[in-house]
Amino acid sequence: MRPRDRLRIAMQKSGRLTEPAQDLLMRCGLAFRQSRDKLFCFGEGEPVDLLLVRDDDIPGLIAQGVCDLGIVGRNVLNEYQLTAGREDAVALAEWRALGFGRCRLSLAVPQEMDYAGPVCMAGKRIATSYPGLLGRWLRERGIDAGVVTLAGSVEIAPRLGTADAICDLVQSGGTLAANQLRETDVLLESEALLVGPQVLPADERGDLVGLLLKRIDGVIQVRE
Ligand code: PRT
Ligand code: ZN
Repeated sequence: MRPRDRLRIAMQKSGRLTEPAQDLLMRCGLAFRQSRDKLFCFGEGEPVDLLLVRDDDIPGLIAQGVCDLGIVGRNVLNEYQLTAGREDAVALAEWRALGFGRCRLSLAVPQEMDYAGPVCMAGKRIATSYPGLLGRWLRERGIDAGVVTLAGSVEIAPRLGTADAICDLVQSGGTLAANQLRETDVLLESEALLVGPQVLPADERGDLVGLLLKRIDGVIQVRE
C-alpha cells in the first residue's frame, strides 16, 4: 500500500481534547503504535494513522491535504474559516459533532461595569484569542470596538488595563469568577468535531472515512 492509501487523522497532542479523542478512536476499534518523537501514531489494524499536533494547526493541515480528517473544537475550526488566507480556503465540513470538549465563546465584562447589551462595547477594547469570531459578532451588530488579540491569559487583560472586556472560552465559569468578570453574551457554542474536506478523496481513503463515520455513529449512539 502506498503511504497516502492510508487515512491520516490530526488530533491534539496534549490538551483537553487528547484523552477523549483517543478514547473515541479506541472505541472505534482502532489501535496505534506511537513513534519515538510521539508526533505520529501508526495504525496497527486498519490503515488509519494519527498525527499529533497543536489544535490550532489542525484545520490548516486538512486544508493543505497533509491530513484527511481532524478532531478539533468548533471554536478553532470557525476561527480558521474566518481568518485563513484565500489560498487556504478549502471548504472544510463538520462531519460529526463528538459530544466532548463542550464550552462556549463568550463576552465577559468586569463585574462592576454597567452592561446593558452589546452596544455598550462601542469604543471599548476587547481582548481575545478569537479576533475572527469576535470581529464578525461586532460587525453583525454594527459595533465599532477595538479588538486586542492575545495568545493567552486573556482573562487578566482588564486588570492589567490593556482591555475593557474579554471574549474567551468559558466552561464552568470559574476562571471568569476568579478574575471578577461577568459573562454577558455567548458568541458560539462549541464542542469537539470530526472535521474533513467537504469533498472526500475518491480513493481508498474515501471508503475508510465511510467506515470510520459508521463506527463513530455507533459509539455516539451507545453513549447517548
Ligand atoms: O497546545 P494546544 O494549542 O494544542 O492547546 P490549547 O491550550 O490551545 O487548548 P486546550 O487543550 O486548552 O483546549 C482545547 C480545546 O478544548 C479548545 O479549543 C476548546 O474547543 C475545548 N475547551 C473546552 C476548552 C475549555 N473547555 C476551556 N475551559 N478550552 C479552553 N478552556 C479554558 C478557557 O480558555 C479558560 O482559560 O479554560 C478556561 C475557562 O474554563 P472555566 O471552567 O474556568 O470556565
Ligand atoms: Zn491551541
